[in-house]
Amino acid sequence: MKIYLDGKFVDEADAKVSVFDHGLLYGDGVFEGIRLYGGNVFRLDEHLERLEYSAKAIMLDLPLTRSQLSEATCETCRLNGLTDGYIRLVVTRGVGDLGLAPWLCAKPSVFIIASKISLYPQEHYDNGLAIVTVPTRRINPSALPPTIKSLNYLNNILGKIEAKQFGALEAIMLNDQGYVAECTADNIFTVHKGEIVTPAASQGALKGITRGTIFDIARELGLTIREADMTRYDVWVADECFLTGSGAEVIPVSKLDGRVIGTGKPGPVTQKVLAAFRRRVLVEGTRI
Ligand code: PXG
Repeated sequence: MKIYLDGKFVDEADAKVSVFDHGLLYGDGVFEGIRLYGGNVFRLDEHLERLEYSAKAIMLDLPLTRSQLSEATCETCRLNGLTDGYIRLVVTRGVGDLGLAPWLCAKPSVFIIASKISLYPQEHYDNGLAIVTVPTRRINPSALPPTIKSLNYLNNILGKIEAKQFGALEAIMLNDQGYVAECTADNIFTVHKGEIVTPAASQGALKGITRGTIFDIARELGLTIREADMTRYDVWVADECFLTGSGAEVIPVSKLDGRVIGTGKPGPVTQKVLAAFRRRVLVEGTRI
């Protein structure tokens, strides 16, 4: 496997970063998780825009322009002979000393990995995923805005560990006010009386690229969609619930904390949205 690392394509074994890189020492950096479908990078421009916003929010100057990042991403896919896969684009603060000071880091480091993706097992797309609510709350936006896709994922990782301890693959994380924010690596949607609802980013959700695609699909299909505060009660009484993410795509939820949601099977709106999503990823995107 060839990895893009600071302007060069190197073998996996040579793709090494320093132990003094602040991405490692402090989680000081930003990243994107992007999908490649049939030789098209899905919504690459939107991912790069989000990366630029994440970098701006942490006052990190990206060393590459949008078109340079785009070209490096596509070339990494081409060099690895991929037509379908998962791309991880990471920008770290770079090598510094043992203090926090990011201004002592010489220059940001950029690396891009293009590889295969492991999705949730197919049975969950067919029958729905049983999720739980975890005790760890989503980080308060005034402490670290969850809209920044930063290398600080410990909040989500604690949620993921708790989900596993409760026997679930994914979990709802509430915000510090008790509203549903999102899941550990996915956004959440309910369908109630024909209306699709998702928490606003201000409730502690990442502005997911897949989430944005669902808004476009809803418009295309003539379905009502809106952002609203969401409680666990709203999920309990919803007709349908589904999660979205670059890794998960669109995955139906069958249960929350052991309670059956709707009929307990993927609902008609979820199925329509999932089918429209699968059509879209094949035609949309940047040709590598
Ligand atoms: N919320 C969080 C906290 C995420 O990390 C999403 C929502 C969905 O956003 P996108 O832009 O992907 O629709 C994410 C994304 C993985 C993996 O390897 C995780 C994500 C994306 C791709 C792969 O677990 N998280």
